[in-house]
Amino acid sequence: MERQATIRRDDGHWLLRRMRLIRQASERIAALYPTNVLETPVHLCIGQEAVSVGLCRHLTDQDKLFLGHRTHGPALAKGLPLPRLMAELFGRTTGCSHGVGGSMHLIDLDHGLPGSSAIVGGCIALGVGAALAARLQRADFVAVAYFGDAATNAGVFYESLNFAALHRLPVLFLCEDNGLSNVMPKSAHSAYDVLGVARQFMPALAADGTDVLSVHDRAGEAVARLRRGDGPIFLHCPTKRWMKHQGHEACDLPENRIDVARDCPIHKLEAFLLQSRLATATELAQLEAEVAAEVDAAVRFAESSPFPDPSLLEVR
Ligand SMILES: Cc1ncc(C[n+]2csc(CCOP(=O)(O)OP(=O)(O)O)c2C)c(N)n1
Ligand SMILES: [Mg+2]
Repeated sequence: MERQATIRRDDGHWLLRRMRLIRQASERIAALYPTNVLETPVHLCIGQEAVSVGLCRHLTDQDKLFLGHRTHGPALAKGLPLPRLMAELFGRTTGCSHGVGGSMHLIDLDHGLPGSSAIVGGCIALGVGAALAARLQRADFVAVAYFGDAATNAGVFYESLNFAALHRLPVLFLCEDNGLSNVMPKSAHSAYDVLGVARQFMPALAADGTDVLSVHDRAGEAVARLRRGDGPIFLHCPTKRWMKHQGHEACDLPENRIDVARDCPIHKLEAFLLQSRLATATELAQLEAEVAAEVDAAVRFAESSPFPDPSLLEVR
């Protein structure tokens, strides 16, 4: 975690644009949520953007990402088009799951999102299964199981690490550790150090999950290992969740004090790009405006799309 990361200009701009997309879309979703136009609960990841974005810079559309309930940010990071996410939240037929999946069941096969599981820990076994499929089919994609700190409490976590290690499967176990299970702090839900546990099974790396350069650096190392066929790897990314577990309110737990200057991955990357002369203040303002226009367009697309026919849900 102590390594001083650096970045190329095109990577830096990509990382910033995608984090801004997630942040600005999430802020709009938070504003829309209390107006009851969304047909789904929402689990926002404001503050956590660096983890999924730093990872996804290294993934192709063929690589498979398996998510849990906090899906919007990682799905956008992986390439799900924002209009299709927004339409899904509005319950419209143009949504990525035809408007009947909702926020916790996003599917986009074109961008390596085969499905998510709202069962905490469920996606861990799905990632291992996909990695086994890659091995059996001699396909060259890698799989990522992307889960929170509380998912490591589940038995499936240990079974999955064991199976993946035994068979040297091409799967990255990425723990997005916001230190909370709903509103329960980690000290109340975990009696172990997760890195220590993971290292019983496989190499395990750590990145600062509030710093996209740190995640980008370590995720690059992890994904390169998978592509070389060196077996599974674990990446631990401690981060901060700014919002309540579900819905639009800020998370003001005493265990979760937010200091924007210290914790905001977007501020940190912008400061770095300016300081390294990889971006100008004008470029940063322009990017923010372009993303705002994208968010407006996605909301208009969702609002003007039709609701699905109820017969879509009939069991045939
Ligand atoms: C098997 C199971 N148990 C309980 C729940 C209820 N539940 C939903 S989210 C959550 C906390 C998950 O925390 P974590 O995995 O750390 O992810 P985070 O919400 O912090 O991103 C719980 C207990 C569930 N969905 N599935
Ligand atoms: Mg958590």
